[in-house]
Amino acid sequence: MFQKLTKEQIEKRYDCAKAQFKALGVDTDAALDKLEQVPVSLHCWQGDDVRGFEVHDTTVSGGGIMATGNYSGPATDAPMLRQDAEKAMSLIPGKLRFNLHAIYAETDGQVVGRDQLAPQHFAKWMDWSKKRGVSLDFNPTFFAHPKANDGYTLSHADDDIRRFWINHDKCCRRIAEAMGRNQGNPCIVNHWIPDGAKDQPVDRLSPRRRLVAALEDIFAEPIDPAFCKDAVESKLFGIGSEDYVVGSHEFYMGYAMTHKQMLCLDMGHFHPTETIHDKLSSIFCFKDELLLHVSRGVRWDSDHVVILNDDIRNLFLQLVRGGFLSKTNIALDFFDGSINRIGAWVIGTRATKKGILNALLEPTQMLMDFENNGDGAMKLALLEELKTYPVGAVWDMFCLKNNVPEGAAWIDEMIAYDREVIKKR
Ligand code: RNT
Ligand code: ZN
Repeated sequence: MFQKLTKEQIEKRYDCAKAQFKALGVDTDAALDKLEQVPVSLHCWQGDDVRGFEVHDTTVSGGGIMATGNYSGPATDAPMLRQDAEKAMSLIPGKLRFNLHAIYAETDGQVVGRDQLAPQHFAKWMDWSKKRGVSLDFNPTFFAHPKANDGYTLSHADDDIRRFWINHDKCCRRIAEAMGRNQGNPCIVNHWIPDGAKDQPVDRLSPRRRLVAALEDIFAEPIDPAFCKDAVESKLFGIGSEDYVVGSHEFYMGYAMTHKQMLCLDMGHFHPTETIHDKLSSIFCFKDELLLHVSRGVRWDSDHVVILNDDIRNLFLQLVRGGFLSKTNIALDFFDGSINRIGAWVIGTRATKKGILNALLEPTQMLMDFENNGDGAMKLALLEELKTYPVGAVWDMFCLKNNVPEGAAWIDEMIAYDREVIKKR
């Protein structure tokens, strides 16, 4: 349906674009080399609407997040999820990592408590990661569990429940360390704790104090930092925790500034019109590493598939302009169950990488000179003109180099996989 360009066509278009960018002092070859080096962590949970494969003996739900949509054929076991992820990966150019949650453990049909999880339950994932040369990242799962049903986990007032979750997180960091050792680079562990209240808790302090103490306990474990690096993710509100989230932005900003763990900024975790790009230069005044959850909130923290909108463009422009790109771990966090899930993965990841490329192609020095000389109109004019510069031709070259369909050509592969695999499930 979508005509593929020939190699010659892609090269010809690239050469024109290259000359056009060169006139602004931008080296497109160098930008492509840099883009090649930036890994994006593909989140496993787009493949199955954050369900996981845990064997439960009771009903579970909650955690303040919810995937919506009934598109057919979500992955229902780990081999299927790996197969779908491989399909998506084959349509995404450049380096990827793969991001797992504890609920994606493979326990051979056994009920294994979250406080009992161990590296062996992720052995198949680790083998797969090694075979594919894709490093793993990891997340403890503090939701969809009977012990999370009243909305509190690590900050719970009950000592036993809190202890259970502390132990769960400790297991997860040991699993991450094993993953890191297996892949020869640190596994990034993101700690997102959904705890909060629907309506006006009178005591907003005690849960926060308990959360600090629980985190101190968890991070006191001797885990090799060469193989496991931790981040803490803030949030404004969730479904069922509209009024109060223990781990708010101020909470984790304070925590990260006084501890060595990274801050994780999720694009959907702020007030509906609040964006994160202006936060980066502030954070990097005090921290030297960051984790991002690249997402798209539509009116709320809805986790829509990422597209190349202004938020994404501004985000990566700030990272590149500040020299923060190599200090930022880029992970994706969206889940849409209403459309082809492989398509969702590919759309969001390609958009993210296009955002990075767009920033790498900016003639930043020229713009800065205009700014420093007080040439505001020149700066604004060039920023506007750049929006229609041929970034797409450079992107297509990136696809060609990585042996991935350029332009819209990948859509045909998505449709074929949908027909041959997904619809037959
Ligand atoms: C939830 C957080 C969190 C989750 C994943 C599944 O609001 O963004 O990062 O989406 O851990
Ligand atoms: Zn997130």
